[in-house]
Amino acid sequence: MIRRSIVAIARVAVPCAAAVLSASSQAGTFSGAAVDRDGQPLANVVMTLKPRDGRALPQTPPTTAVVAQEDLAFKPYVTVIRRGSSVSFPNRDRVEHHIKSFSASRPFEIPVHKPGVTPDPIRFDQEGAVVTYCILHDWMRAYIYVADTPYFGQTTSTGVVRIDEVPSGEYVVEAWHPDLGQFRPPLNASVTIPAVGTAAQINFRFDFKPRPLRQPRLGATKTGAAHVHH
Ligand SMILES: [Cu+2]
Repeated sequence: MIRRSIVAIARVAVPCAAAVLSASSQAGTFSGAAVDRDGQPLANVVMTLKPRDGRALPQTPPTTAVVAQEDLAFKPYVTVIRRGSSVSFPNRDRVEHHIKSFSASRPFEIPVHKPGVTPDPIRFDQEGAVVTYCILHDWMRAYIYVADTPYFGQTTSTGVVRIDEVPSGEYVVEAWHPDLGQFRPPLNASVTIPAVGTAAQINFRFDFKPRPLRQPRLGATKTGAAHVHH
């Protein structure tokens, strides 16, 4: 009997605690979805939220994201970080790579580095998309999206993204995908984040089909796509 009553209390207490926490911090959840031209869920869409009134955003400690070179590809394909954060590019292949960005907002180069090596991280201080190539394997590319806000996320294969702990208020949400290319701006919409719970889902429809990711060439894969095993 005693055990049963404890379970019953726990079941009630957990949702209550969560609700009180959200209410006291006046923060809700953003929910976004993206589809392509044909209405199919679109992955790799970065969504960012900025307050409509332009108020100052809270500081967050810089982070270091990881974009590995693995199986002759950059993984992941798209990464979103806050401005001032860094990305580390470990080489987990059995071959050398040579990384270069020609993007105006953050040109950089990591010269040829050997299997198993993790070069010094690259810091990104300017908002916008940076495309990263490998000079030795021309199909390899990764996108770093540098957001000037702590409120961001990216869609998974379901085309959906949630961003938790967003202070309540009016926001502009921007939705960016690599296939917008260099010159087309992100899509945008307005959203109201509630003090508690999840905002009404914001839906974006892009006017293209995503380009298939370029695959490693067969000859190259035979020369050593396998991971370095430690
Ligand atoms: Cu390479």
